Amino acid sequence: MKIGIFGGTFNPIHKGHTYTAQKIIENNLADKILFMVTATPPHKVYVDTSAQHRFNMTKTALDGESLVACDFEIKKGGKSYSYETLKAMQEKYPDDEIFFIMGADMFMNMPNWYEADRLRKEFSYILVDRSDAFENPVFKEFAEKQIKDFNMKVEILKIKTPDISSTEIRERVKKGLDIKEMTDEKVEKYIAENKLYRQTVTDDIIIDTIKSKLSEKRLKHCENVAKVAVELARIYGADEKAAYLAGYAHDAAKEITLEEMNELTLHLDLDEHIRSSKALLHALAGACYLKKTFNISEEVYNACFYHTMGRCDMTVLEKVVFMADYIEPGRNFEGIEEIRELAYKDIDQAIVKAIDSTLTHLMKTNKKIYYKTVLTRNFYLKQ
Ligand code: DGI
Ligand code: FE
Ligand code: FE
Repeated sequence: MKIGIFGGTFNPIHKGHTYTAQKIIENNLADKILFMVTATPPHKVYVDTSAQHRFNMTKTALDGESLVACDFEIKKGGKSYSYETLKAMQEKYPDDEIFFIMGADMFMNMPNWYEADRLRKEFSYILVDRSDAFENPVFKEFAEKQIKDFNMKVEILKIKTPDISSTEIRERVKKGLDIKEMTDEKVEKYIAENKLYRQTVTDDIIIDTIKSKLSEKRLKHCENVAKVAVELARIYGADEKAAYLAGYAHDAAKEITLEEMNELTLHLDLDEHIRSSKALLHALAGACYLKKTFNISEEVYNACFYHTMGRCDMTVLEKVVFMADYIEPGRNFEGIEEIRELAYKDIDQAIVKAIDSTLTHLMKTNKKIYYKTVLTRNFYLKQ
């Protein structure tokens, strides 16, 4: 028997998924398809639907004979690598041929996967081409070379799938709209009964999570920054709620390792200076962590992202958080009183003074100065 493995978060499963699977069966590319529901990754605790709910919905949408929901990765927990899952399925079904089902975009990424060589040599593939990928010469050349180099067995299924996404389903449910056309009736019922996709992440939840991650000392600093940020927001006209959240959250990544900071910011194009400096990178990593875990707003993201080196033409919220970080009552260094007073009168000039003081400190302690900090200073310097 040919068994196809169809991996996904299925949050929730929809007609695009089931249509693809049915076409695979109809075309005799597989006799049975296992919908491998991924476990919930350790981050995203608050925004993700539990793995059990995702599995239950997947199960209820499938016939259980040719299309079957599989909770192997959920039971295993943690991060699952495709290679390990496929290996386990091969052991479970030793007399059957295991096919990994993937989209064309994933096929391009395979060289970066865990155990990429073995993965490509040891298993068979069903490549679902939804967007005429093979008409793109770059893709075609890459795919043909990969198939040849690794002697891969690849079946290609060219189909047009219904244009449905799980994200859209979740958004519709949140707005109270029906999702009849998009997924199985039983899934819609399950979502309603279990009140899925209706909860939003509140600022309180974000702050509580941050509280559990920071040391007492750092937390006190963040509390102070939040309070001062609200005062400044009131004076200069920024959203006070956003100022409080950004103030609390700005140093969310302050106490993780440099490796972890780099991991969180992998998708950003950063130079070696930033990548090797915890003092600089923690701000960017914190913003990325908050975005990934809680999907915070763009404004709060930027206020956290730029809190250490600032940038030219900052938003009011960015300035407020930048200065609150600098003048909060726990800060105690030479010249702080003057800068504190200035922050309430002329925030732009306070930014210049704050940066001057940081640069002086960096020079005295023989540390490198990052050019973007200088650009921020120059921008706000009155000539
Ligand atoms: O995270 P906090 O300690 O609350 O404050 P912060 O985010 O403003 O970080 C301050 C640290 O960042 C301090 O050690 C000085 C450092 N820093 C600021 N600008 C630069 C810088 N470090 C380097 N190497 N270059 C800079 O331009
Ligand atoms: Fe910081
Ligand atoms: Fe700080």
